Amino acid sequence: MKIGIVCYPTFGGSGVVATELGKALAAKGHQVHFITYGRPVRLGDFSENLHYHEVAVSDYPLFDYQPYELVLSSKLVDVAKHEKLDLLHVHYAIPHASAAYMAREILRSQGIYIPYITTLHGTDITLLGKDPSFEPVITFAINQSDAVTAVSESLKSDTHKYFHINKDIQVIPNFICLDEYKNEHPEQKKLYAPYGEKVLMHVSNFRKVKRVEDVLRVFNKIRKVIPSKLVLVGDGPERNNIEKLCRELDTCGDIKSLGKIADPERVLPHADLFLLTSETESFGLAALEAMAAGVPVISTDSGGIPEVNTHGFSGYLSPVGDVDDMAKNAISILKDEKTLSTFKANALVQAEKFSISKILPLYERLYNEALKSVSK
Ligand code: GMT
Repeated sequence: MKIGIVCYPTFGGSGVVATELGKALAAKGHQVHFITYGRPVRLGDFSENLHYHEVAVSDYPLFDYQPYELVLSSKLVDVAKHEKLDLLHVHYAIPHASAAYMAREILRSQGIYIPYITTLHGTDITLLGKDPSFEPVITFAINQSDAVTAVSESLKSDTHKYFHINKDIQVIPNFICLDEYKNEHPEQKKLYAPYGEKVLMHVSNFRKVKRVEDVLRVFNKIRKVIPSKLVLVGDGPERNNIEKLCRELDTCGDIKSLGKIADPERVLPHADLFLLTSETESFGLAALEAMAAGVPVISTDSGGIPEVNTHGFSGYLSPVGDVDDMAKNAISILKDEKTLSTFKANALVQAEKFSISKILPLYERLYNEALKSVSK
């Protein structure tokens, strides 16, 4: 199959999922064309089946805002025609679903039909999409899609709650390539915990929705009971607030910030516990990545997180903002080596449920169904 993938090329979960999906499809022999404004950060080395088409928006002084969506639509038409694509798979509805709709209709007017599949990832529905400034376009572009997927049951139900959707939404959960999360350099843990302290880790884009301040508050409670260090991976708008809070709590000496990292699989295996304190999370890919590295997860119970992290097995769930409960749960896992190693083993078992080998065929089947309905 020749598949065009549209995504954000950045560190966000939707871009990571789209990139890993494209790489896995290419490894199975499909021709995969990424169409986006930058090279996806997780793309790694190119292979003969992977292609990248840059969407370049010219900086016309006439515009206060550059019309990215129109340029993307034109690029989709161009790539679809010249590479003879079979279908488009767009990740994150805004503005990719409406750009794909426009491209499909332009192509249709030229006698070519290329279906588009929209995968909903989270904030495109729960935060941005439902805003009246986006809602009518998003509803239309989802309903017009040839197929729609959501990354969790929770996101599917939120989509029906916020939009009038007359299309079936198939839940295809996010996935993980387990082999990439092997702990190849255990000695490197000393970089974070020189005296054998426990290592807590948080990975995110440091937006408000992640409640990174709660990560610090939970950590502050844990370190009073168990010698431990906190490693922060990622960066974003909340960083200054985090730095301020770490000074207020006098925890900076025990916190290491690594910034944005393209390959979190290198650092995650050094963690003993992963903290995910989000206000809302459609899935929580970062938690799944941690579990793939054998790291139990202390998380909130919002959105789709309970579909990923099983309470009392791969970690624990707490109400949003309940830092006391999260700290108590963390300490109960870290308190002795036997409990910790049981939870670590369970985390890996949990991650195996989301192995790419189980999820990839679901996407391939969906593509085949979309193509079959075109040929009818
Ligand atoms: O919130 C992020 O970290 C970025 C965002 C995105 O679209 O890039 O993540 C969303 O999609 C991920 C991949 O499907 C999910 O794992 C995240 O839970 C989801 N984020 C939210 O719902 C807040």
